[in-house]
Parts: sequence; structure tokens; C-alpha cells
Amino acid sequence: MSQGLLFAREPRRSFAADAVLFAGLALEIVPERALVDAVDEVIRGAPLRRMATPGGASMSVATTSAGAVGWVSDRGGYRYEPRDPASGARWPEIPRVLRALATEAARRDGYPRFAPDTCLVNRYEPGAKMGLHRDEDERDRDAPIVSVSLGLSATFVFGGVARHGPTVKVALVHGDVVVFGRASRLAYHGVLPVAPGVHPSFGAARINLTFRRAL
Ligand code: MD3
Ligand code: FE
Repeated sequence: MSQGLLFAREPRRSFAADAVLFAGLALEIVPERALVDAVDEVIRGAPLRRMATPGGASMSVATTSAGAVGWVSDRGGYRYEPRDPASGARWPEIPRVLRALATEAARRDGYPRFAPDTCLVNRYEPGAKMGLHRDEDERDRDAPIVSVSLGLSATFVFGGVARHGPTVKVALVHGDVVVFGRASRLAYHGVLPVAPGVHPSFGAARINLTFRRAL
């Protein structure tokens, strides 16, 4: 038997209620170079930056957005804004290949009408992390969140709706797509510090795209 078969991961795995990991789905649907080009297009239109938290610290993750609104953090709090505060311009459109990927992943998990109005781009250099938190800045809690992991691998930490409950750790690798909805939509989650490495297409970085219905 080949190593590929020995190490292949299940194509579809539910690691918590209403949280489904589609291993490698991004690369099945979109050619790798088109993923690289689409991320570059967004970053050209709205450069990545490390935002300030309401407490005044600087996030270790650099972020930007595409879509009708984009997620913003500053001393005033977290919110969605129609314009990039760094430039005053509208956020770039969500590239067509990325929108198609997000709607197809949601469809496979039973959301036939997912229409994201924003795509948050997170860029982790080695050492960057995201502490345990909930995503509650979106108005539409019936829509799922679709997460696409690219570049370096990371360990995703998924808890329950209680702040200090048990957690499960899930390895997320290049091409993985996760759909979170319903029971998991307001669950605590975070990302452990990204280990050093260089990815052939994305360099020394992990990119996470999350497609959301914010408005
Ligand atoms: C579960 N990003 O941007 S994606 C975030 O890998 C965020 O960059 C992480 O958490 C990352 O807010 C995790 C997976 C994810 C995103 C949103 C969720 C899981 C979620 C919202 C509710 C439940
Ligand atoms: Fe989150």
C-alpha cells in the first residue's frame, strides 16, 4: 500500500457538533496558482496590517478584508466597516474563485444559499497566534462561517460555547476547509503559535480566509 493511502485523511470529518472539516477541498476546487493570485489580488487592494486591539495591544496576526464590509479592530472596539480605515477606500471585491469555493463548501455541509458579504484574511508568520475567542460581531448568526487554510500548517483549538470547557485540537493544513454553523457558530476557538517553516506557494506564512455573513 502506498504512503499516500496510509496517511490520507478522511475527506470529510466532523470534529464537533456542526463543525465539518473538508480535507484538501480548496485544492480540489481551485488550482493552487489561482488561490495564490486571488489572495494577492485582495492584499494589493487592501494591504495586510496588524490591527490594534481595544486594549491597545497589537495583534500578532496581520489582517485585511474583501467584500461589502471588512472586519476592523482599534481602540474603539471590533466592528465591520464598509471602508478600509487605512486608505478610506472600499474593500476589494471577494475574488470570484474564492466566493465559489466558499459557497460550494457551505453547500456540501447543507447550506444551499450561503452568500458571504465579507472575507477576512488572516496572515500568520511563525510565532503568530490567535487566543481563544468567539466571533460575535456578525449580525446573521444563522449563516455559517467557512474557513480556508493555506500555506503553513497550524493547530486549531476548538472549545464549546462555555469559556472554560474542554477543547479539541485539530491540525489544519494547506487546502483544508472547515464549515462552522448552528451549534458551533458561537463556540470558543483559537490558533496555537504557528511553527517555523516555509511553504512552497505562500512562503513563511499561514493564510486563513474566513467567509462570513456580517450584515
Ligand atoms: C468557529 N480565525 O478570524 S478560522 C477569526 O485560523 C479566526 O485564522 C482562525 O478565528 C484562523 O476569527 C480560525 C476558524 C473559525 C473561524 C470562525 C469561527 C472557527 C470558528 C466562528 C465560530 C466558530
Ligand atoms: Fe474567530
